[in-house]
Amino acid sequence: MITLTIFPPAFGLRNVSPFCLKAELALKFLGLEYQIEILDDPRKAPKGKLPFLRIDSTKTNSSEIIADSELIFDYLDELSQGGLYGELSDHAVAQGKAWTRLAEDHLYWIMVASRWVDDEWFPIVREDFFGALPGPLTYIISYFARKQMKQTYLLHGLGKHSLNDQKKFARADLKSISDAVGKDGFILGENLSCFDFTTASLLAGILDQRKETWLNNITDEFPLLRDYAERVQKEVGVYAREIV
Ligand SMILES: N[C@@H](CCC(=O)N[C@@H](CS)C(=O)NCC(=O)O)C(=O)O
Repeated sequence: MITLTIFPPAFGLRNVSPFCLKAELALKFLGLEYQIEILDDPRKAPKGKLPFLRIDSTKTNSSEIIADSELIFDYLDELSQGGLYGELSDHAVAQGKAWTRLAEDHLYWIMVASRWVDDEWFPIVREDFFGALPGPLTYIISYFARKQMKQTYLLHGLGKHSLNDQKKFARADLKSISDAVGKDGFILGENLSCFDFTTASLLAGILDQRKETWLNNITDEFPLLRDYAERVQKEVGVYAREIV
């Protein structure tokens, strides 16, 4: 049995992390049987981050753990004999990797900052991530977690820029994705590929979170992005938000 471990719902999203949603999209796309497990403290994850995949084999009575969404993709591709990358040329995979880096190592961090660094938005992070802690611990633990996040954002380099420049970078990333997918395409062209799971997951998290951040105003400048995120989620049948 395959178990995907993700965060509990937050910010109005049933799957709050773009990395977790990306892995879930891949599992569903491949038609694999899997179950979801919730972990609210990523420090308990094998690499201190979510998602991770656990594969339990009753035959050999053993478990294998794959932590990191890209390693999960590699594992699932092998398991499905090329179900994720098999149809793609080396050139297409190269392009997909470049989009992945833009989404996960750049735009993702701007999204994180728009939630964690912004004074007006942070109370939602505190409530949804730390609200279950007893009494003052909600405030104490969230204060230190936020401090660490701000430090990470600074070390990344993006946090050293003015908010105006961060917005410029975000706009450039979002425009690039919008120009690439166009009116009815996908990140690598006409067809859906596993690389759409990365870009669309990030966009869905921004577009469907319960209260808008400053990043939503910029994302709304590119209306094709919402259509694109919907197209990918609909095609696979997995959504960031709760579908009733
Ligand atoms: N490279 C990892 C990144 C995963 C990641 O950053 N997950 C975030 C949630 S979106 C996390 O677990 N953060 C917790 C932390 O850093 O303490 C992947 O692709 O899975």
